[in-house]
Amino acid sequence: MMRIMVLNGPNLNRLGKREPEIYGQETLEQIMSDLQSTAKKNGCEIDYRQSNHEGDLIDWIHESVDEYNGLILNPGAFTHYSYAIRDAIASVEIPAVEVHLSNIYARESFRHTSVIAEVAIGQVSGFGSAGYGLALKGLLQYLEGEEN
Ligand code: CA2
Repeated sequence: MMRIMVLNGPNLNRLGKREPEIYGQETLEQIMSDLQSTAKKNGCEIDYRQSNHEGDLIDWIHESVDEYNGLILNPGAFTHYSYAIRDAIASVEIPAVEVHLSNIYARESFRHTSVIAEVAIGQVSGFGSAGYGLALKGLLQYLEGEEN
């Protein structure tokens, strides 16, 4: 069975509490619980974690190599400037998909750059919480293709 690690970066623990017009009304816990159901329906297992600290995310990316087939990552604002997270993804052999709740290209110009995109197999941006399920399906399809 495929195992996927889902990592969420800074401030995503605040979802559902402010700015619902941008990020929706659901909490991260609700979004992750829905993703858990999507994973079950698609015959895979997910684990998920959130941190406000860059080093935690980097350590979890490194640790994922031995236990997971792929990564789904919403790096929050680290997306736009963390070369350290980008290098961590490049340093592991497993595929990563980048997810954003909002359409980062329709917002402030500093959000238009993702330093992660180049090391990800794909990016989902602007579909709200549904983006995590889309990322999971895309990642599973990619992994199944790799098996053949
Ligand atoms: O759209 C996304 O998923 C983002 O990764 C969310 C980040 C933002 O910095 C990225 O540019 C795009 C922000 C995380 C959540 O921030 C909150 C702010 C206010 C209230 C609740 C969450």
